[in-house]
Order: sequence, then structure tokens, then C-alpha cells
Amino acid sequence: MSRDETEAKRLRALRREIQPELVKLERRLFLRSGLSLGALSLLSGCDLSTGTNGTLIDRTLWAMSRANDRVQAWLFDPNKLAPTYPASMIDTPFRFNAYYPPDNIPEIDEATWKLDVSGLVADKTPWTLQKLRALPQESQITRHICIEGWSQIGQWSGVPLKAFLERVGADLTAKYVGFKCADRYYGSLDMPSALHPQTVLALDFGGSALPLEYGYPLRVRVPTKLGFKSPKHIVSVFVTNDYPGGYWEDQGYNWFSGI
Ligand SMILES: Nc1nc2c(c(=O)[nH]1)N[C@H]1C(S)=C(S)[C@@H](COP(=O)(O)O)O[C@H]1N2
Ligand SMILES: [Mo]
Repeated sequence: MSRDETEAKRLRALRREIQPELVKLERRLFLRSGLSLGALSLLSGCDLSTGTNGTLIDRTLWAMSRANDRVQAWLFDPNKLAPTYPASMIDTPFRFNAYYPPDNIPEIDEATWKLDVSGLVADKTPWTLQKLRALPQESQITRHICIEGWSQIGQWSGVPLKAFLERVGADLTAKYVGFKCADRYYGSLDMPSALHPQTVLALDFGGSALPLEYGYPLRVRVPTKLGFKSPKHIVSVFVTNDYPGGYWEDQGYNWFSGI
């Protein structure tokens, strides 16, 4: 037997050995975060499921199965960044998704639209699009992962939610940031995820104003979480210690759903 064959045999045996541990680990990840290993690897940029370097994968999985506490801590690390991509990887056309078909996208009157701010904040003055555009903007190319089993790469730009919350004098020690939308959608984030450097109030998609179907005029974009945690067409932001839930969360989806 060649050295490679011996190594492959050893790794296959190792994989068989850790299989029950892996199944347990994946189950625990799913229960804690609502993520499969596949979705987790997409969000984290960590190739856990496929690849060419079998040795590395096996070692990674082995390490994960041995270090569950570390994996859990890593899952909830608010500073862990979602992977970013080059412009050449942007998917066009981008997929539309909502709990209704495209003909039901809410109509927004730009002249009267405003973003209401309420709850545990010092300044409750509503915001216009013009005022939001005057704040420093942040742009990123990230992967949007829908729990229904598809993912696409897009470019979103806007105001980092952290900068916005600081600007309105939000109580950053509060537990939740909630959002209400122009349709019947609503959602909420844990404060660490709201303050995450990649979480933005997006005004632009692919370099121009958000198209109607992708959340005009303002949407939340949270690349460290599954797509349903990014409400479109938002009309209100509030800071609270009372769990606000969310459209899908209240129907059983895992609330955290991120890394
Ligand atoms: N207001 C609103 N926001 C929403 C939804 C919705 O139905 N209404 N659907 C969510 C889900 S499940 C996904 S996958 C994304 C889809 O965003 P896209 O249309 O830009 O792909 O929006 C999220 N935000
Ligand atoms: Mo979704």
C-alpha cells in the first residue's frame, strides 16, 4: 500500500469514528442557531462540508467535535465577520423573496416616507431619506442566505446600524432592536448583532437606490444571519428590553439564526 493509500484509509476510519459526534454536533448547532453545518459554513466562510483538502476537513471536523464549547463560543462571537466577495461574484439577476408574490410589494410614497424611532432612545425625531443619506455610508458585498435553501451574492450600502443607534442616543445596553415594515413583516435583532460592524440600514443595492422589490426605500442587511433576519421596506426602528419576535420567528423559525 502506498503512503497516500494508507493515509486515506486512516482518514476514512477517522471519519467513520467521528460520524456519530458530527451528527450530534450538527444537531446541537441546529437547535442552538437554526443552522445546518452547510449554512453555517456559508455564513462563516469556513469550508466544513466540501473541498479538496480532505485532511484539513477531517481535522477541522475532528477539532469541532472535540471542542464543542469553543464552537459554541465562536458561534456567538459578535465580532466574527461574514465573508465578503469580489464584485465579479455578484449574482444578477438577484432573487426576490417575501411572504407574498411580487405584485403585492408595498407601495411607498417617497415624499411622505419617514423612519420612526422609538423606545429606549434619546432622540425620537423621525428620519427622512435625505438625512439618512447624509450620514457616513458603508458598502459590502456579501452572501444572502435564505432558509428556503438558496443563496446569492449582492452588494448593499448604507448606514451602519451601530452609527445610527449611537446618533439617536439609543440605550446600547438594551436587549433588542426591533423593526416594523410597510408590509406586515417585522423583525428584531439581539443588541450585539445590531452593533455588529457589518449590520447596515441599506439604502442602496448594487450601487443605486434599493429597487422596489429588494426593500425600497430602506432595509436592514445583516450578513451574519439568515435572510429572513433582514427586514425590507422598514418604517420604524425601536430599542427595547421586551422580546419583539419577528414575522417568521413567531411561526417557529429560530430567532438567533446567525453566527
Ligand atoms: N418586509 C419584508 N422583509 C423581508 C421579507 C418579507 O416578506 N417582507 N422576507 C425576508 C426573507 S425570508 C428574505 S430571504 C429576504 C429576501 O430579500 P430579497 O428580496 O432582497 O432577496 O427578505 C427578508 N425580508
Ligand atoms: Mo428567506
